[in-house]
Amino acid sequence: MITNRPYWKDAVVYQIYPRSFKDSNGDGIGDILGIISKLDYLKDLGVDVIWLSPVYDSPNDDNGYDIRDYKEIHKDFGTMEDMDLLIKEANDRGIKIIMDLVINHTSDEHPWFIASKDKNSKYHDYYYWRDKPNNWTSFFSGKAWTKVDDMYYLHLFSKKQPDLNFHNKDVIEEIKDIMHFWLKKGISGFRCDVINIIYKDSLANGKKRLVLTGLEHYHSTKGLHKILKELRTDVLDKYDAFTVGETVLVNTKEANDLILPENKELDMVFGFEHMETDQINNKWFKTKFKPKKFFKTIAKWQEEVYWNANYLENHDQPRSVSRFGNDTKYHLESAKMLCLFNLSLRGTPYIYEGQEIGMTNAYLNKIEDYQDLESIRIYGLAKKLLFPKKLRLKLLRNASRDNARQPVQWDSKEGFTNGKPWIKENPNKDKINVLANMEDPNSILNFYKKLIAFRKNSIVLKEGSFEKVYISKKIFIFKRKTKDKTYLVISNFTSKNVSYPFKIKGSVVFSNYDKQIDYIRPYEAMIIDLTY
Ligand code: TEU
Ligand code: CA
Repeated sequence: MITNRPYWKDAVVYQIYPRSFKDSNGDGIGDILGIISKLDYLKDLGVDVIWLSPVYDSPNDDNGYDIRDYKEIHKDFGTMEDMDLLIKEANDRGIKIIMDLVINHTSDEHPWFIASKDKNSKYHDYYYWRDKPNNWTSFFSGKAWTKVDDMYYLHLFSKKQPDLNFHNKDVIEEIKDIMHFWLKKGISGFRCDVINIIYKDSLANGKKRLVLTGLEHYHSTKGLHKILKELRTDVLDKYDAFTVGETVLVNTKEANDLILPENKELDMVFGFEHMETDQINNKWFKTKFKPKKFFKTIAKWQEEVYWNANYLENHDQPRSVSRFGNDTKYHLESAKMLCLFNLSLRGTPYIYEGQEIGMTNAYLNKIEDYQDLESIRIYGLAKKLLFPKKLRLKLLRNASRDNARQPVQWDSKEGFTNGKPWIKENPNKDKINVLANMEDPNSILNFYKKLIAFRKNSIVLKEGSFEKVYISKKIFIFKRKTKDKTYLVISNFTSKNVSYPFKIKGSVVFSNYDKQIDYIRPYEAMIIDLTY
């Protein structure tokens, strides 16, 4: 059957944060040869695409999201030959690679930025240099401008991440050149970092906000769409490539504007709304997880967005089993429930390194153990605001991005490295690790493997429609349907027993408990075939 259905709709994508994935040379830092050594593991898991977080040359202010040379590999990660080998070895195994395209900003050590400090240089207009700052604030807290001599430059993230000026045609041509460089090497597309804020349609003062003053001048602006169409026509459409945009703060309409096929911009986007249902105003003020609010948000995106990129964690988010599941008494059941939930949704499923074995938050108790600049800055700000130390550490324990940056737990001994890891390892690696999971047929890893294989053979899960059936404070029931088959998916996001809200006639085709009984158990999840 000839279908023009793009492969990325059916693919399972696995995100690798290279620094923490696998170290091959004992320096305590993950690297490209380490990734190559784990390609068979990923193939066996059923991974179709690897999203590789940045491996480019960088001063590592933001762990590689501050790029100094887009066409060089960071020496910590290896060489360009290693990268070429990774692309070849992955493609030989039928695994595609998409890379992180970080173009909203460069590093302040990028040659363009260094040259731009000279007002007469052609690079001066590659960035936003002004005589005086506006009132915008940074995603990492604090002001979004820094002074150099008698000028200020804009940086929506750290001061070592100056924003590129996309009003400048030369900047757009530079970006096209970088994209061609990597696509010609055989990668299959890009995860586009904060792609919906790259075009600032004005530098006017913003409405005063507690967080992100100035947002209205750069968030999903009209000028953005013109640039994305140009990158698509002039670059991406010349290759077999796809894109997934990281789009902060978009709503479902803005998401569709970016991904509807007729708009010829991006192929899918990561929304954040479901990741903001357990916080007040910003990520640092976490509330108790309320499944019902989370379910309603997921259902809205499933019903309203053309195609979803379904994820529950990544390198910026806490571990999902600690956040949405239960990483103590029901660790096994809830990690499997989250797997079944995410892989049963309509859209492309994304798995973050270690999620397949239920890696948990790190619960670091000393500020010295935190490496993430965003966390360190928030800690400093909280200290200035006289927050007690216990509360400052609580903020970080709940929301720090370092929760997701613990080295992958391959086994209980020297799995990640035989050197000193760049960041403290999670002490539970003796219990939660790949080796132990491989040896246990009932493990989270084997559940992921089986469900990924099941999903690959299921037209219903890959292509079926989504229909919300029932939402309560505890359980979420939805249908996935094609013309010949209907699945009912039930997920209990609590440690409580829950009675079935209605009679169900069907056969269970997948579940995280051995056999079903007449009520729904803690973190129980199942796929029921209603076709009869
Ligand atoms: O993240 C965008 C971003 O806003 C995140 O910082 C996120 O909002 C916040 O951390 C909530 O957890 C992208 C990258 O994923 C992130 O790692 C980079 O630090 C950031 O852009 C700048 O490139
Ligand atoms: Ca290394």
